Amino acid sequence: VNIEQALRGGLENHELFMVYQPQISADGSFYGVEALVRWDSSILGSVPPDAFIPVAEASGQMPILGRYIIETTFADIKQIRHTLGRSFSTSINLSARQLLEPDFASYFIGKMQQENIEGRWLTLEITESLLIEDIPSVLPLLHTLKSYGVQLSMDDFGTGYSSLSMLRMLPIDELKIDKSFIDAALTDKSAQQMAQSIVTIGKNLEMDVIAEGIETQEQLEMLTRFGCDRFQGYYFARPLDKEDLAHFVKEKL
Ligand code: G
Ligand code: G
Ligand code: MN
Ligand code: NA
Repeated sequence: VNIEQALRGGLENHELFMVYQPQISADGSFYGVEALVRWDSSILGSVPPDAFIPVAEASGQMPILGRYIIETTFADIKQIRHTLGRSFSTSINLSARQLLEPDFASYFIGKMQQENIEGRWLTLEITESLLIEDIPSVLPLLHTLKSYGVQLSMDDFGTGYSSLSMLRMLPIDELKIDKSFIDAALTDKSAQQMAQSIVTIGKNLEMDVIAEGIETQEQLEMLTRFGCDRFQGYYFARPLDKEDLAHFVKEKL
């Protein structure tokens, strides 16, 4: 059985679930989470998203998978919000394909309203795999989402060739410095300078900047010095299931 077939069954049998990686503000407080999908397949075992998301896109399953991710995340965050007694930011990764679905904005806003989640608590992470040619067709959709308070984040920033032109054209609120720069920042002068330059670009454009893949205190100190607004990485926490996330936040408060 290949991934494409197993995924059809896996979606029907609810084998996919979400984990939540904490994001920490520069003052050390809990800011929110990034939602990350996981799949424990009854046939293939654990399959990483890097392996099945491209297959979902190529096989036409992304609309269903994308809605499954959004609806599971909304149900989970309502539950966690109830446990914690407070709202918090949740970032959801979008594949470029999802933004090209003609009814995506009305679907997403409809779900927000149905589930009673305000847009200001939601961030959509988009990547540079969104082609420059597609931008004119997604701009109205992005502005509609923004009019409901939804935040937009440019994920993996600095890795694609089109970064700067996309930044200029899209209504982005947050830049996410790609992990590869953070990995190399302590040992490689140019990676360090790139990370610092990305923070400067973000600040100059009045965007928030988040560093992902923070694994050590040294990385945290360097990125703090550069002026990052938020951090995410194993140094703080791995992606957690919803029960462990609630425990993590309670400890922090
Ligand atoms: O969580 P992990 O490091 O295994 O993620 C690997 C890749 O899969 C990353 O590029 C991440 O952005 C992507 N990914 C994880 N969860 C989701 C999701 O819910 N939707 C989309 N589109 N991509 C995801
Ligand atoms: O492409 P995207 O940024 O959405 O992918 C996030 C991925 O990075 C997730 O799969 C998550 O598991 C992984 N990740 C998050 N923090 C760390 C970290 O500190 N170290 C490593 N190696 N991976 C991380
Ligand atoms: Mn991401
Ligand atoms: Na990323």
